[in-house]
Amino acid sequence: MTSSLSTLREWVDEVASHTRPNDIHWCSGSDDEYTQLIEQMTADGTLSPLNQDTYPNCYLHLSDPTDVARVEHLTYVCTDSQEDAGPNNNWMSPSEAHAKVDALFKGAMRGRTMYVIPYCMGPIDSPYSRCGVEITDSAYVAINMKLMTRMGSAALERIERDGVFVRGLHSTGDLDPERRFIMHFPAELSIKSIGSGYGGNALLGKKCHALRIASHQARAEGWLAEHMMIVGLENPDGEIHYIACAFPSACGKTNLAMLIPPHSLSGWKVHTLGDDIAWLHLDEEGQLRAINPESGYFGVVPGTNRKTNENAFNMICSDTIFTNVARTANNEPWWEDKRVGEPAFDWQNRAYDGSNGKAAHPNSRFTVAARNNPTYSALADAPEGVPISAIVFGGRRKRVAPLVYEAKDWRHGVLVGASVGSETTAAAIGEVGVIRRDPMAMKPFCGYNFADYWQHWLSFEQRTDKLPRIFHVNWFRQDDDGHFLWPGFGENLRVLRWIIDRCENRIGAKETPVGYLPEDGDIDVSELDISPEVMRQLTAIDIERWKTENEHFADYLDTFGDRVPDALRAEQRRLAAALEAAQ
Ligand code: OXD
Ligand code: MN
Repeated sequence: MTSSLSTLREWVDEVASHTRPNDIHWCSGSDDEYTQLIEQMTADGTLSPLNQDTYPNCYLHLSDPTDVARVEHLTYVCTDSQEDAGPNNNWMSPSEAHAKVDALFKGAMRGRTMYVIPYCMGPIDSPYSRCGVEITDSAYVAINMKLMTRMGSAALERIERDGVFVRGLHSTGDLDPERRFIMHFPAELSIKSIGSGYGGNALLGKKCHALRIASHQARAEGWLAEHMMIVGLENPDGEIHYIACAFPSACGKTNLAMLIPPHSLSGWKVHTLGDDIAWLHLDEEGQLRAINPESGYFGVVPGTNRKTNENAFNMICSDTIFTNVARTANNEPWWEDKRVGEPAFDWQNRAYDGSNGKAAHPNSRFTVAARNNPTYSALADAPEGVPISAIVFGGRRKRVAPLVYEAKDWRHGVLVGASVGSETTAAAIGEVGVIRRDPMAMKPFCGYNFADYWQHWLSFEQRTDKLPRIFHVNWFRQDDDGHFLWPGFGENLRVLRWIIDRCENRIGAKETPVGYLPEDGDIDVSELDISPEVMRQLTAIDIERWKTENEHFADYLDTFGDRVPDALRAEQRRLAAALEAAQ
């Protein structure tokens, strides 16, 4: 037995003697194993089959009602020094964190099966991929990991070759929020998560490994682990550009990743690589290339319909695990804004009469293999990944941010990314229109101090002259009456086309203090009911609002103290001076 496999066995034995499971199941990742787990979970009530005529191989899982989302306040980055975790993370010393959770793990798997899940984040044969092993007492986690990652024997073989793997230990514990913790130990490449079965807390390959631990590894090894979707856009001449887009959670990455071109751009084709995470590496020629470490989607269900995302709507009609959606009388899954069917039972399996609020939980999810996506790109499995032409940041902003603008250069682009923010809605946090700063859409996911992270981004400038251009988009501009100015969804391709034309130097732009904006008429709006005046509004900047925005951003940088890179501060001051001069 090679040393990495014996290390793994020793760790499994150690965990088993501490957590005391009834038995241990090493996951092979085979389809038979998946089917058996589904049968077992259907028999014990963890899953219920949905209507198998209309939703073949679709199942419903209803979680504990207190366990329905990521828990940022219980998520910790445990570094020796608190400064290394930064003000962007909750911190606990590694020794205290281990002691706290080890006490909770003691005997936690009694009466349960312990699943050992070897997985590979990224194509099995890619030099950019990294492996991990998750030990869990949740069969729900095991089947979700099968859909979301390359899991099982092939990953185990790669672990044997690599000699290293991220260790993730998970137990649902007793689901008591008082005893729920998601701990990350970047220096040890390990994760301990207890007390939650929810995806982002429990499927450790996703946010915990592929973002928090990987961002730490990426910094040490010279690459980037980002909260970005990856999509290839092919024009009617067969030219394909790949772009990577970082938007905060619930700002439409999944919809954009699988968009359907509008009628006037019907010769275009969309190739989806990923909807949530991108790992970006410079290749030997200095070209930035991306892989999607995941192989499935864990997407928000409500709002998915034939208009917003027909591809997703069709994709989740088979081979899908639904979590916390409602059901119709004929046992089909139902969610708010599905636009077909009526709910008969809500996400807590209560008869639904409209008096219990929403029928589906607003954060109800689908888990489905990426191959189910009709626009799945074959290059999602390419070991060398895809070359990235543009990085696109975005957020939900009623005013300030125009529909699209281009950063002046990489350094300015880092400022654009670092200043990403999204407006909260009354439903979500209470105060309407409050900006939550979410640099590079990584606020909940960066495994180290943001100031060091920005420095890492800036360092790419010295390493190549072939960096992609950086853009910012905002699909959410509103008029004074609160109506959206831009139709969004498939129509966003019109904006992405402008971005591609900029990358190819095929189109000019107007220079403003905040970056390059489209000239009047340069975004094709044929067949759209949108006036030139509205387009002018969408592609104009309000200097006063931008000044305030930039001042707020300077205050935000101050919260990171002296660690903020000088180049980023200088960039912020350059923007302030340019806005002043524009008066
Ligand atoms: C998220 C997600 O919360 O992808 O960002 O689930
Ligand atoms: Mn996400």
